[in-house]
Amino acid sequence: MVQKSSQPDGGETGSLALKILIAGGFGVGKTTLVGAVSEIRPLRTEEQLSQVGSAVDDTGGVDHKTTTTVAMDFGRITIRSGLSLYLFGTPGQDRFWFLWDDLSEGALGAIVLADTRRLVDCFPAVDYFEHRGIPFVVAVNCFSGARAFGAEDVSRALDLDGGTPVVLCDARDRDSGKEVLVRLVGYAGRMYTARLLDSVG
Ligand SMILES: Nc1nc2c(ncn2[C@@H]2O[C@H](COP(=O)(O)OP(=O)(O)OP(=O)(O)O)[C@@H](O)[C@H]2O)c(=O)[nH]1
Ligand SMILES: [Mg+2]
Repeated sequence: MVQKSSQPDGGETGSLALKILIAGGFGVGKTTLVGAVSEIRPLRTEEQLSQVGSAVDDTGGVDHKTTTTVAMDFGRITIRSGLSLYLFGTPGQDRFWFLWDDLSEGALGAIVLADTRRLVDCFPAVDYFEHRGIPFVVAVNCFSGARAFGAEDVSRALDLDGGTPVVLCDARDRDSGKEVLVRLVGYAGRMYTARLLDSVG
């Protein structure tokens, strides 16, 4: 989960790199978010949505989308001196679920992106992280034209555990994305500290 980067002489720079997943249903803006916040050119694995795939992929409600992530997105952001986040965007289509276990290995936490027009699409991601005890925040990507719901409404609709943060964001905006990431790191830090205290207390 945490890496300390080393210098060639074996000394440590003291910088940390944390692994974060960007998850959620199909077409909710995962690739967009990783691209918006990454300070390196993001790695993308986009393929055209094909006629053949239309038989198995649920593209309802995302009419203008022509490509989809078939493996992962990857990016990096430094959120403060000495603390970087490695961002792994998951594929949204059900047929790529088998990749999630590998992608989530060693992750500090996850952002579950949600679109209130298709809220049900993020249930599997919420379930996945809840069952594995991986801390996550739900980030509502405020698409224009979507009816505005408050964080409270979304939290209730998803039946989230009391403390799970819900934040509103714009996946296309760097500052907005960064704010969600900072919120996740703080939340995950508190969760792990509480678990540690529980285990020794
Ligand atoms: N209006 C608006 N469009 C957005 C926003 N976020 C993403 N989009 C658009 O929505 C589409 C979906 O974005 P992607 O980032 O590819 O979604 P994804 O979750 O990675 O999709 P999959 O990998 O196929 O599951 C793209 O055409 C984006 O330009 C947003 O906040 N507002
Ligand atoms: Mg994608």
